[in-house]
Formats: sequence, structure tokens, C-alpha cells
Amino acid sequence: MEKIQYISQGATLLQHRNNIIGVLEAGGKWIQLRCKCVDKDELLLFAIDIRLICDQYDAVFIINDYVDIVVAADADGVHLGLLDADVTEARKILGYNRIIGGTANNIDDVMNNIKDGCDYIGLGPLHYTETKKNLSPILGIDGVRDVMAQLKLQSLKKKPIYVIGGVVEKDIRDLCEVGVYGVALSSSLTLSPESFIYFNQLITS
Ligand code: TZP
Ligand code: MG
Repeated sequence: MEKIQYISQGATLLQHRNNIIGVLEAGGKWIQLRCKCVDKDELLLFAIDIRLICDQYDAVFIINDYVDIVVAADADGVHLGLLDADVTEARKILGYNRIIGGTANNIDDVMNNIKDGCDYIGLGPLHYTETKKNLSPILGIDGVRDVMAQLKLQSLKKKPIYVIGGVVEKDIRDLCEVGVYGVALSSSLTLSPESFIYFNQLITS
């Protein structure tokens, strides 16, 4: 699995599209379409467009929230937040050839996601961020370390943990040290898609 996920951002679909292409051009190989700015019908048409673009760059394409749009747009998977559809229900619809990611804010969320059969977990927020409304409690690096330490004590199947929420370049070393698998970035790559290469170097070294 890729180590860096880009969470799309933009006030309009055009901005989402341009931002996604910017990250793909910089080498990004994992795009999550997270768009709250249009209704579902529009989002489906847009997702079909982004599917084709991701194919051109050989990138994984995940859609936030909507299992039905994943099927209709032939995306690679879905990311489900804490208040979204059930992971087990999503699995019944998507089967095992599609990816299901789940959000976690604490060790219980992580364990539930693993037991429910998530393919990866987005753990956060690491820092305060304007990108998400109704932010869960901020973990900081100490909170992430704590979750990772507790997870080690569980005899559960290992799943990749991606840290999310205000992640910037200088976080990467600490995050690697506490044993996370990867990061999910939105603002950092939206503001500076070309920084993908530095994030990638840091996280794979
Ligand atoms: N879930 C927790 S924080 C967050 C999401 C979708 C936003 C991440 O965006 P940014 O801009 O990297 O803080
Ligand atoms: Mg959601």
C-alpha cells in the first residue's frame, strides 16, 4: 500500500480536479476524493471523471463517504468516517476486491475497525486543522504514540495506520518513530503539491 494518501480539497469541483492533478503530476499514487461541496448526483459524475484521471496516472482512487458512488464510478474503495456507513455493511456491498478505510480517534476505534475488517485506518487528528468540521479531540504525537503502544499489546491482525490532521513535513520523522505506516495529507499537498517528493523521501527513508 502507498504511504501517502492525498485527501482532495477545494471550494469547487474544478479546484478539486486541479488539486488532484497537481498531486498526481508530483508523483502521488493515492487519491481520496473528499468533497462536501456538491450533491450526490454531481459527485457521481465528477467521480467518473476522477476515476479516468487516476487511471492515467496509475493511482488508487478512493471516495469518502459513499459506498454506492464507489460502485457506480468503479472506484478502488471507500473511506468511512466514524459517523458513516458500517464497515461490515460496506464490505457486503464492495466485496474483498475493493479497499475500505476507516477513521479512528482512539484505540477503541482502531480495534473496532480492525475487527470489522478495514483495510487501513486513518488515525487523527494529529493537530488542529481547518479542513474538517466537527474535529475529534486532537491527539498530538503523544496521543498517537499511546494508541500505537496500546495496539502493540493487542493480538490483532496488523493493519496500516495512516495519521491524518494538520500533518506537515516536520511531523514525519516522529510519526515514523512511533511506528505509523503512512500519512493522509490534505492542506500540505494542496498548498504545495511539489512537496509530495519530500514527504515521500522522508517517509520511505
Ligand atoms: N479527518 C481528520 S483530520 C482531516 C480529516 C479528513 C483533515 C485533514 O486535512 P489537513 O488539511 O491535512 O489537516
Ligand atoms: Mg465521512
